[in-house]
Amino acid sequence: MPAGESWRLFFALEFPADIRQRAFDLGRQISRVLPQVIKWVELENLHITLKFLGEVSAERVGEVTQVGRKVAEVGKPAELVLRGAGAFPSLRNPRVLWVGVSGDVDVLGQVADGLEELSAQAGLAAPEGRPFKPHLTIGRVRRGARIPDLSRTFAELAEAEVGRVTVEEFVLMRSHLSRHGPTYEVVERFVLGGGG
Ligand code: 2AM
Repeated sequence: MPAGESWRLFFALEFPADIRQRAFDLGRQISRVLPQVIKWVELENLHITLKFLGEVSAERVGEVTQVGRKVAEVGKPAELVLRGAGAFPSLRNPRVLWVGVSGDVDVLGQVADGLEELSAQAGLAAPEGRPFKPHLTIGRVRRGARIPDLSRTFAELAEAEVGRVTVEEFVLMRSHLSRHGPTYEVVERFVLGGGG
């Protein structure tokens, strides 16, 4: 490994192809009213971020996987419902478009908080300093683009059900950035409740 190499890392949930397809299709419904201003997440890249670490020295990746293992051991599987479209920071000023998450969000929050806490303790990533809000990002408004108020379109999609899934594992993902967008590579999988 070259000296000084760093990896762009985050912990995430992956989803089966049918769920990703339905989340993607929800984006397509929105793109009818918003043609050019949104960069849609590629179908294979759709995920929920639990904890974004950013650039980590390649020599410390073992410490990151240790964090994942410890959190997975005490974590529990979560039943999630993916439904409805929303935006951060708001529908009137949308930058990040997402599908909402309900169900066992508390269980998921414990996993996210654990990752946050142990990553901070190990000096791997600073805490976000804001509460974990699970969301499945489906698109991002291009920088500098002005887009219309999405309140009406999104109100129509508020109840659109994308799917239900029992999450039994999370992954450590490495992001490779390029001109064509990111590609993600699973570094390690962590089974929730792996400690028995
Ligand atoms: P988002 O979906 O809410 O945009 C990979 O970049 C993942 O890490 C994305 O899903 C993104 O979340 C998340 N992430 C969180 N903080 C980030 C940051 N500061 N820079 C880039 N991605 C971040």
